Amino acid sequence: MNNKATPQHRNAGMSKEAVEVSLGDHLIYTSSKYHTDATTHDWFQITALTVRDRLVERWMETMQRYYEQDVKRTYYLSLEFLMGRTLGNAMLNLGMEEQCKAALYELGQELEVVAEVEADAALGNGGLGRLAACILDSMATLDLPCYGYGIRYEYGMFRQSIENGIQMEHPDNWLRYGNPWEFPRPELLYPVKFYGRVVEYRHENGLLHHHWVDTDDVMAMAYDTPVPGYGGKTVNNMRLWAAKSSRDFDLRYFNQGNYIQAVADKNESENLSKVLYPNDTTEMGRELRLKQQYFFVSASLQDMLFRYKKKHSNWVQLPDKVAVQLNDTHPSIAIAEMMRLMVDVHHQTWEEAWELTTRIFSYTNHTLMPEALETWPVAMLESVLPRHLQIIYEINHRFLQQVMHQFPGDGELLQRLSIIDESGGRRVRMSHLAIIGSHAVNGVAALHTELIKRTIFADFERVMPGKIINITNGVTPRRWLNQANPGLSRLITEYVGDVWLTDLDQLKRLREFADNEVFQQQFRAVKQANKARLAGMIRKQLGIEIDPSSIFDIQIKRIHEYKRQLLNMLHVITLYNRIRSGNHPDVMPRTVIIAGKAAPGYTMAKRIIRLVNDVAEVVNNDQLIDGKLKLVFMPNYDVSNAERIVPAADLSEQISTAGTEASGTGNMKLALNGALTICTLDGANVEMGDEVGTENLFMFGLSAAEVDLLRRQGYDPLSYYNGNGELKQALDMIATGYFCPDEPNRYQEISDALLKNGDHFMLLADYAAYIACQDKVNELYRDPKEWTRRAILNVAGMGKFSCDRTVREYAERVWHVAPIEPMASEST
Ligand code: 4GP
Repeated sequence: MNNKATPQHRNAGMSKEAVEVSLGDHLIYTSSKYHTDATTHDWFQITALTVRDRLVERWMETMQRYYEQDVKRTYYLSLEFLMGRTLGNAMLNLGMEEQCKAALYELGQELEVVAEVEADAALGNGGLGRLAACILDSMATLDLPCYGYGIRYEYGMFRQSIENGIQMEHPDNWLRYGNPWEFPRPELLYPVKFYGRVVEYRHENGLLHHHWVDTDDVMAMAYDTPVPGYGGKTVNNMRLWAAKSSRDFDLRYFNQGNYIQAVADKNESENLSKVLYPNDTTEMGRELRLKQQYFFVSASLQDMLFRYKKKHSNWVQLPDKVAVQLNDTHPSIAIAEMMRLMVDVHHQTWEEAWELTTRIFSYTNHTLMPEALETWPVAMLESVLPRHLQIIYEINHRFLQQVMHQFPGDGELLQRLSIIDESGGRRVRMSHLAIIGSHAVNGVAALHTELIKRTIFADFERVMPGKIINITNGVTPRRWLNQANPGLSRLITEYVGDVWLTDLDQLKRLREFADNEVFQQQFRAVKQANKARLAGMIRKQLGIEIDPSSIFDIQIKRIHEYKRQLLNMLHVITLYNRIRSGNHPDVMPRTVIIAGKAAPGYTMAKRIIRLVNDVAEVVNNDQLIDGKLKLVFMPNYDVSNAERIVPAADLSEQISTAGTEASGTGNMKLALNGALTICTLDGANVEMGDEVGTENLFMFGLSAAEVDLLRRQGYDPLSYYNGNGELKQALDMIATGYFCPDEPNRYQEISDALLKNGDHFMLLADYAAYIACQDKVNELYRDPKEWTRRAILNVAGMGKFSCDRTVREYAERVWHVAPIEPMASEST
């Protein structure tokens, strides 16, 4: 058979005519519809498939290139990939947007309308999941061989609606119309074992062997999605696993003649990949979550080793061919699994296996929140993964022995470093496993890395100095500037060329136009158009009229106490009181927009959402303030909504308590789109200040060190409350039901959290500084030239925050991988 039929043979042309032919073909042969019957969904499918055809050729080429050259690949293991929509990004990366638009137009369709019906792939909660998506984009753009491995959740992040001010959660049935981007691989199946018991026996060579037997097995089936880089030269693979019942498992029941039970159990094992867990809750300890983690880790490792084995007859070169990045601790059971595979299945010695494992793995920490540091009850691990628990004990034992030699006599140090937390119910600390089993550990912003070294991982920093490094996050300029903000992209390109798309540092050339009046005007016009578009959306969706010339003051992110949406509300209420009093004629019109989801089990976060909505109801309907202040809660924040909101922002709120936000990436997206940032000295805000100059940011509040000191000295929120009339007034209004007269106690617990229960995130301590800083924002907004100048300088200073830079650092410092470019003849 001639297997040269693909992929060198490019059949799918890129001209408008060729695209039109493809669209017509898919209309008939894929949708089986006449032109007149096709729905918008059909048109979306047809367009997606037309683009996909072009992607597939490059994808196959890329895979073949990697295989032939036996390259080192990075495997990015992540329980979350917050991809958003694909069509726009794929067209952009292949350079075929214009052709698609024109071809659809010929067929009576508008690309914008068609693209709007694509469902977001919302397989993530927030920053960590979106970072994973940005990293895949940059890996492909930089021609770095990479596989994303995760779970194909049937239901992604819940859809949020607001009813009577309250967050309601609905299932996100994103696959309802099918997913044109994925390729099911029913032939690519791996068994994943659970439960059972371990049998030991002595081999004739004297070594002890372990067999994990009597297990319940689930099959992992692969779904592949192409991930194109900008320019379309390299198209990497994202492989997501879906749970399928194992045939063996069914058979037991079939033999007993219990057909119905067999089918019921089949469904149960398939539940494994049904739904993404929302985070920020205290529900840790759920067995299903642990099973999800092991499920995708086990399948991914089997898959990587299978690929390696095709080219190699022993394991010596494994670390030269494989790098595995653990995106937070969620996949960290991979370390024990790799040891199991090497020792139990492939009969390597413990020492050989450990050497391979630690050279392959690296781990990224994304949060300092103690409740997010995963631990599993020993008893649960023992039941679900009995062999892994044994392996973890052995890893721990050897590690602690080593530490004992290094630091003799320090029993407490051993306790603190142990993978097993013995205090209050024995639990396995997954971050300790991840650190011990990795050759590199990284934080995601300079401050964050310093803090993990000094606090949660201080003991590790002491016993393995140098292992913890910093790699500051970034965002992809393709999606977050070019795609989200075509107006600004065009303008930038007009002045400095389009190299910024792959070399974001080039934006610094905009500095010379910061004072240029013509450029300023054009820059403002773009922002104005984006704001008008968002105002239109808000009018249509929520029936709220907002003034496009007001300050668009935006806070978009997960709702969490540490992110301090409540502090924002205290400012809104203060502004409201000032305007109402009539004593502040100089307040500029402002529209405060908040969006974000609260984890379903996080009562306080949900209460904050309700408060925002209640305050909005009062403020937006108060004739006395004459529309000078509007407050909008936009429901269902997701990637696609972010793409519409971000380009319209004047002011970006990054106001977490210093020392709590690991990095933030929304801060980068908003500044890249010309928003000025009001922020604390937290996460990557600090580095943004270094890049654009702190004089071009609105920084306020306690530093991380000051927060720490104040806490240790004894923080008294009441003293701030009693000492600041405006603060007291705002808090009293919340506490006494001003915004909810029908149920005056509704926000008692919010007020108690701040005044009686210690105000853990120190809103009151930062309130005065925040208000004073907001006054400066107000002042500057009166001066459009100066505002615009600073906004331009912000855009110009964002070069560092391209995820391309981030990925280069991982490639050089952690993964040791190099770009694999296509042959000259292929890249045409
Ligand atoms: C987030 C952090 O909260 C955020 O600061 C950071 O920018 C992002 O990860 C990417 O590193 N963490 C999560 C999480 O989303 O689930 O822990």
